[in-house]
Amino acid sequence: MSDRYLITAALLYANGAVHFGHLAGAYLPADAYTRYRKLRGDDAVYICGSDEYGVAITLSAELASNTPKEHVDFYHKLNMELFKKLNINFDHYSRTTHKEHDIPVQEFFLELVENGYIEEKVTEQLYSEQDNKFLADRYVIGTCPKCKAENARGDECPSCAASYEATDLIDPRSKMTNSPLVLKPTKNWFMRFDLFKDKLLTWLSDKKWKPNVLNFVEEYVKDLRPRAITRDSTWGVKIPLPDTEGKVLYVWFDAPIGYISATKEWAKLTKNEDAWKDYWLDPSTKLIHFIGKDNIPFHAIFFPAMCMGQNKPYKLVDEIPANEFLNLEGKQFSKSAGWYIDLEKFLDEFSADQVRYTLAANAPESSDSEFTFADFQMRCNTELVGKFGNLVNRTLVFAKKQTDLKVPVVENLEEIDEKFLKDIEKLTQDASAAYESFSLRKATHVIMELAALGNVYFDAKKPWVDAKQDETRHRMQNTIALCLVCLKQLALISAPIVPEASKELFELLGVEQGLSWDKVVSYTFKSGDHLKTPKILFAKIEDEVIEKHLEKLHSLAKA
Ligand code: B3M
Ligand code: ZN
Repeated sequence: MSDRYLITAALLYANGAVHFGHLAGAYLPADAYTRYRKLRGDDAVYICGSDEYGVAITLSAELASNTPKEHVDFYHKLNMELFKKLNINFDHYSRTTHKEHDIPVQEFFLELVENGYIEEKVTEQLYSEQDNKFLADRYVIGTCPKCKAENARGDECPSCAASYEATDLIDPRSKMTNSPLVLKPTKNWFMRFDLFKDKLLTWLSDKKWKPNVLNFVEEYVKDLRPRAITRDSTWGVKIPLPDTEGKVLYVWFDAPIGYISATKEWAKLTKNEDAWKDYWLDPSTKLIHFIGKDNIPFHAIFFPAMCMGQNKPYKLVDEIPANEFLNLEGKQFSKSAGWYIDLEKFLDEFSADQVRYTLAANAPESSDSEFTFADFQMRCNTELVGKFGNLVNRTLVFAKKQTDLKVPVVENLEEIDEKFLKDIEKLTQDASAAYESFSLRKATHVIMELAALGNVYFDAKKPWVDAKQDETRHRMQNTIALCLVCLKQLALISAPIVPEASKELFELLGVEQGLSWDKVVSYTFKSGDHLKTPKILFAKIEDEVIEKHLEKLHSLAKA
């Protein structure tokens, strides 16, 4: 029976280019998982988009002398292109400035008000008389209230690591203009997350999420307080109440509802206006949020509470396969520090499959992990070329020579052959289990195990010896035929991670595209079927190329 899955990856802030850390953390795991579910014949939809409101955007736009709109337009387009080059196949990639996004966001807000979960409160916030506006903490600098260091940030002190409210700073000033700030009363709306504590605890009690997620969430829920869900700003979704000029909904309020508005948009474009309800209002649908660890509270607590406060029975998340962080050559990715890889250029030089495979093999699933050029070269050369590509090549080159690229007859299988078939079956199941449990690392291991298994079998059977005598030629034919079975399964289990190579391999084998997992498993080659002349599935990366990239990285960092 086919199940329904709604798969999301964190909406990416449209204020910079997507990097390997984002990809390994959320977008690639979600993409591979969706591909896997589709292969299994499930109704799976992968929804994502650009997160375009909030201070992260306005600040970054200002620093680049852009308007927020120009800024998000630029990065939305750039990121869509990068995702496309990487074969990240969203069913829909939306953006939170899309006009219909406001509809469910405002509806969420109004129902929360109606249901008594929102209260107004006047608090004192930092205001710039020179600019005539309230400033969010990221716009504020001042003297640390604790160690008295000057130029401390609005939320924490770089000298003594104290964290505090921007209003606690001594002599607060605008980071942009250095103008002094004053405290001024302002009204904002607070959501009473504290009222959801018991409901959340009950709901969380049977979750079997990863320990990193559960431990974090359990601690967090204990101390839930009302939180402001509006801001003094003009860049955001408008508050649907009178006299709210100059105030908007907080980005972390509107962004997760972006998953809903994007699903609605997708439904309208591809099915019908009501089709989104099958995904959001039907309890049998499975909702899975792929995110990085810094987004856990918003997906495991705040957004579920916002949904609990609605009149419609919105789905609450079923799985949160949150990942840790991926570093680059021992340090955090940082565009400002010059410690990053220009993905656009990188993808001109290397294939999506090479990048996807390496990121999957190093996915930061249980601890922070790392991208290094040496590892990238090893994954591409030793694993993809040396094991995967080698098995494809030697099998088909041999078949070309011995059977004129026709699938040979299988007869009189021996114990070694039967065992090979059993091992192939077992590894196929292991791959399936790896995808089911959101482990791309494990899936890449199994892919390489299967390729290695095929190579070991080929070596052990020595078909080139069997080919020499008529009495043993049938053994050689069995070897080819069984290696073809191994390759077919390799194409199958690698499809979610290296989709291009998988597609080409199916093509070389003459297996039709688009078959489901079960159909591929039960597919049998017929003797006489045509195979194709092998071609290179993966390129080899030379040492000089890796050295050049390392040099570039280090020189940019010094600049
Ligand atoms: N844009 C935060 C981030 O990129 C945020 C995620 C929103 S998901 C609803 O880390
Ligand atoms: Zn300090």
